[in-house]
Amino acid sequence: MESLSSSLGNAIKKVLRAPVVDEKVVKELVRDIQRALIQSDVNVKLVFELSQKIEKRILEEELPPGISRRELAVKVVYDELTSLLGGEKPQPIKYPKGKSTVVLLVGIQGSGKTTTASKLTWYHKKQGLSVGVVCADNFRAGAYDQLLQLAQKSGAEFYGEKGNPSAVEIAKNGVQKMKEKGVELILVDTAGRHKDEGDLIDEMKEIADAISPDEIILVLDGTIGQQAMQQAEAFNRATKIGTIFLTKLDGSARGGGALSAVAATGAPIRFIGTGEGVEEVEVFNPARFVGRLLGMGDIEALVEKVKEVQRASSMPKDLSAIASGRFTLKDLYSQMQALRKMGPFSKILQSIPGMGLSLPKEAMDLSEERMKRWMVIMQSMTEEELEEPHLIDGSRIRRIARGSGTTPKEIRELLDHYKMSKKFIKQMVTKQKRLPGMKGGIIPK
Ligand SMILES: Nc1nc2c(ncn2[C@@H]2O[C@H](COP(=O)(O)OP(=O)(O)OP(=O)(O)O)[C@@H](O)[C@H]2O)c(=O)[nH]1
Ligand SMILES: [Mg+2]
Repeated sequence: MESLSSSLGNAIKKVLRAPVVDEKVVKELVRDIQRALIQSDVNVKLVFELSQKIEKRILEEELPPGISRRELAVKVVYDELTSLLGGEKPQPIKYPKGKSTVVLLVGIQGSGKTTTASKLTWYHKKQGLSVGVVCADNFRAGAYDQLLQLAQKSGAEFYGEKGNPSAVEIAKNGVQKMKEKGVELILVDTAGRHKDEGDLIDEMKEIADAISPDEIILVLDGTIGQQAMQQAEAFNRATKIGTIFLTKLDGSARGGGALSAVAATGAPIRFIGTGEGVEEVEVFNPARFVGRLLGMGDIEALVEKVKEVQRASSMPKDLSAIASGRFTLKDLYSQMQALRKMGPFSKILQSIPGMGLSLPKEAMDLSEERMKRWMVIMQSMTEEELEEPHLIDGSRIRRIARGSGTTPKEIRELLDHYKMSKKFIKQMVTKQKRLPGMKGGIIPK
């Protein structure tokens, strides 16, 4: 079956390639996302809520100047998935100094628990904590020696008992010993395999009851995809999962299954493992992860652009391009947007001394309603058309009219208005340039 990342990636690609992004394309995007998430076993209710929100935002949010519906769509999908995974900012864990924190590591065989114990040791020692590991895996021969070796490598205290048949007892004794020594972070490594899965889950529950850990970390193999949900749910039923450590995210793995695990447990991902070495651990960054999931190459620049514009539109626009005589439909769009924020057009003009007189009559007639429709028209144009309006010929006009639900006549009116504004601005610039001391344009640099 198609992986989550490729199906989400394809949904995004479809939007990026669509000739116009209208309601139909948006609805199809939302359906594609729903299908992708449901196929990955993400909870149906959650999928529904998420996709509703995505659709509503894409269709109803006001477009920042120069941003197309297409770009907004991709940004919204990115935003919502990121916030599902914990938001834009990574949230590292800091355990307290001067007291013992007990952390239990659970997960199925080979998910990376023992390796993760040494990674967490390395990470938290760097934060200035003393760390100890307890080997509560007495099922797999070799587990003891593996952890002992890793403990030596990463500088952790070690506790284990060879020959004790009760993992619960070993865990209890180990935690006790470490506490007596004043170890600040106590990591309990457990078995990943048993006679059957039921036994394994029971043992985790017993260990958790015996040592009352402050946090239970589910160690999840980032490459498993579909099964992540079941695993996460099984462990979560037995012992409440606090956070998730996602392993093996080095190489090409994109870790789509993690979404389902997060959805199943409600537990956030805190760290990822990116290799076999003890230092190969990173604080989980939801934004970067979603970028990777969606195919960063396609969306990185785009998301950055939307962010940039959102930042810029809250600042006074740099008018130097306009001042030099270059005035595109994009500029017209942001002018209109700024005007709409200020209130009725005629009022504004009246409040600018001399302005009412110098503007052509048509500009004065620009009503609120008309401006709104023109903005809708401009939203249906491509980047190229906004930058190079002279390219807009008859066939493009027909396409834009269809895309925006307007008429070719209205589009011609908009283009006439644009030409007139451009001419007007050019005249103003030339006039200003002739004044002494104002070389370079109307706006002081
Ligand atoms: N590439 C890569 N390999 C990893 C990562 N984490 C763990 N591994 C490898 O995965 C394999 C299993 O890791 P372990 O730490 O032994 O897994 P475990 O969960 O303790 O396994 P059991 O004790 O059998 O339940 C080892 O070969 C590790 O080197 C990672 O982030 N990246
Ligand atoms: Mg192990």
